[in-house]
Amino acid sequence: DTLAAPNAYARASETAAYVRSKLPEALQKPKVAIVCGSGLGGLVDTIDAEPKVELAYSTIPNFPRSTVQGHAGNFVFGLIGPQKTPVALLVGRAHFYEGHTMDLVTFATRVCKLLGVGTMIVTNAAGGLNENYEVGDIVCLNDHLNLAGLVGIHPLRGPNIDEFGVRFPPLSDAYDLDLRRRTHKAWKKLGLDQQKRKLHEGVYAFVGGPSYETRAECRMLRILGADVVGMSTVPEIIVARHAGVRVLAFSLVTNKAVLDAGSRGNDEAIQTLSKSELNEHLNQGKANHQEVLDAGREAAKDMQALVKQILSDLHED
Ligand code: R1P
Ligand code: CYT
Repeated sequence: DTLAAPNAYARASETAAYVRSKLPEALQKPKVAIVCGSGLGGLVDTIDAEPKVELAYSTIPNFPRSTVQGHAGNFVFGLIGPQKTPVALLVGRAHFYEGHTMDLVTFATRVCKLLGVGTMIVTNAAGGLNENYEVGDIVCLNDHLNLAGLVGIHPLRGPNIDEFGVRFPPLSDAYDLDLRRRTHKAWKKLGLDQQKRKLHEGVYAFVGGPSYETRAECRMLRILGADVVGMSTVPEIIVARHAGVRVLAFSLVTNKAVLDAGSRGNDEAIQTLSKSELNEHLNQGKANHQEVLDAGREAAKDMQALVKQILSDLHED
């Protein structure tokens, strides 16, 4: 069932109180939360060695377990940068395809809100649909297509939780323009624009997974206006916006999703395909999770630098 549990506010409050009880004074009010996508757990290295508290999801009341490889399942608290900004990192996220309800997929977001988080940086690994994107590029999201949500599989379905936000929240401003502006400035300031990795702005299409997108689905999503596709992020962003949390989101392009139909489209031509052509077709654009994790490890370093720079820029205001 996709219905939000009626006691979500009480459960999130209970969890926030538990988490707070495990933290020293300096870490009790994180300003920023960072959600680490597949293979992007290295973002945890942005925080200073001490003080640092790591809570395994399995020990936190009401928290969903992380079952996906590359998602460690730790809620980590620490300080970032010279200004010592208190942050909370979700190293590992719950996905809808794991069998969690939408309520559980977005539970950690609500706990962050109750801990006092005002800004959430959400990252993910995604397939690149835009033909100008290369593997390893970073996309700063400026909008999304919530395919599941349009037909009612939505984290806000069910009685509205007034303590968090309104019944009908707008999403036209979901991807904070000021934070995006700071991102592009930070990218330039770090000299990352001189590297082979590019920073784009684009639209994320949320699909249910866990099978990767087919060729026809890639073409459909592209026609609909998506630049990247993945199986996360959008539910978290909606729940964050519902609760008035500012959002910045990044996709790491882990593979180029194939738009080409891949067959010659008529019987005559298919009959004449050679063995090597058949093999080429078999392997072209076939996504796999190892490739997703590998792309993440490299890019996490640049993402770390970017996040640190954005945070110190925010502090200067
Ligand atoms: C597939 O390789 C996994 O990578 C992405 C997809 O959503 C899927 O879970 O993970 P994140 O979105 O959590 O980065
Ligand atoms: N799809 C993809 N995640 C996805 O959902 N091609 C890469 C990563």
